[in-house]
Amino acid sequence: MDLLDLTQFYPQRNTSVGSFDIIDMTDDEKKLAEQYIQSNGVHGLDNYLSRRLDVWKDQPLDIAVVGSSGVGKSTFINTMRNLMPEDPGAADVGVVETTLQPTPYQHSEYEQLKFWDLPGIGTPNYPKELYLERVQFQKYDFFLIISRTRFTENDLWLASEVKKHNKRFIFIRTNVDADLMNEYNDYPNKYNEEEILERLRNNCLNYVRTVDANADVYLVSGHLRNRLLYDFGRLNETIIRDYPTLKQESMILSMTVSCKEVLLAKIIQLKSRIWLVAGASAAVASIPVPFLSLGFDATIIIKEVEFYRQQLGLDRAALEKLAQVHRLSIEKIEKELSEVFPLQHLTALRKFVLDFCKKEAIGATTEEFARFVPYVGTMIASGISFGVCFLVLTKILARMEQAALKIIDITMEASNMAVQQQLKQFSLD
Ligand SMILES: Nc1nc2c(ncn2[C@@H]2O[C@H](COP(=O)(O)OP(=O)(O)OP(=O)(O)O)[C@@H](O)[C@H]2O)c(=O)[nH]1
Ligand SMILES: [Mg+2]
Repeated sequence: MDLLDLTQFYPQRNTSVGSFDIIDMTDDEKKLAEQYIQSNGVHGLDNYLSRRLDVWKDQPLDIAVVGSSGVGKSTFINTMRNLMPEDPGAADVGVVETTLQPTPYQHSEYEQLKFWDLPGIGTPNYPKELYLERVQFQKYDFFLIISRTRFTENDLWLASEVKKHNKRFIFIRTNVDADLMNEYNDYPNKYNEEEILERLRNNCLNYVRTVDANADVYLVSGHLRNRLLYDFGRLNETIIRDYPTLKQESMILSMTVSCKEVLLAKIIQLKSRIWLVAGASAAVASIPVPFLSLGFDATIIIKEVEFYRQQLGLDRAALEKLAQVHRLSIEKIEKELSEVFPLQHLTALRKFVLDFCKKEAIGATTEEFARFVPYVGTMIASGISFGVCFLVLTKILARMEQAALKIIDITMEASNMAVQQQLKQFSLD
């Protein structure tokens, strides 16, 4: 198989660019780019566009995690940070040590994303009447309210206060893995996971709907190895959907790909950056020596593809971590990836991208692309770079999406198998 020939992965399409799924720049962004060109000329456009690509890193993302003592806050926070309790920097779990003040935990890869472990409502320094003020609730974009049994009066009170102040909240019911196991122990013959989850859900909804008729509840197991099970994906989807609009892009790019829902959001976000990257690549004035044979500067393309690899969890470290969490061998992952995006290409990505660019550069024409982003066609000399960049990124991203989906499928299978084994073990004990 010629791995550089990605066309085999696409349904037969008309070869014209118009048939690709192109996400054009928004009107506002077009206006901004035009304004920039009018006042500065094309000079520095690459820097301008590159800066735009990094804007998401400057948004602080603060998520509050609240709930009574021992409900699983720290465990959940670690999982959202892609950490297991033994990993360096993980929050301590299982220790009965009440949080005395709001404590931030940064995401392991994206430092702007912080989960705040908040003190319990009604603890000595945080009486109910002063709670919101003392925890400085205004600074949080979102409140995750956690329970492992029934939501308490304080949980409901907090939700209603948060709502009054036009902030978002989500009710999360952890520990469902243990609940299911107990049910299995009690009623092995009539065990039905769906039915039990439905019962748990309705039970919680009866409470939380007293605060908000539309409130939902998400049933999860807080442990990292279970994040593909139960409502974890739906929960992530809701966090993304309901995140304050201006910060949504940043939130999407700051999450670990833990489930298909996050993966999909990332793919859409990454696709929408392609015109920016292509524009920046085309605006580069001179070609550095290593890229002379290509006819354009591929630095920015390589950087973006490396960004895809990291965003989609396809770098070596992320894959090794996944293998460890789900007790899979790296060889299994390697085998599964071999038909989609072989690990050796993911590792030697720079070479792969360059070879790919070379292939795409042959026969590329500029005119087709000019019609999508008119300013590129008219203002920038290196239209060829725009076109090649656009195609290369579109195709590589599609292939990486397939690879990431494959990884999710095998980890999902491993998670389900682990649950089955646990149940079996339980019935033998
Ligand atoms: N089976 C199961 N155990 C859980 C889950 N979430 C947490 N635990 C366990 O419950 C215990 C307490 O979890 P923590 O995450 O420390 O709870 P916490 O809310 O941070 O506790 P405090 O900080 O003391 O208020 C730990 O032993 C966890 O491993 C879950 O979803 N399923
Ligand atoms: Mg804790």
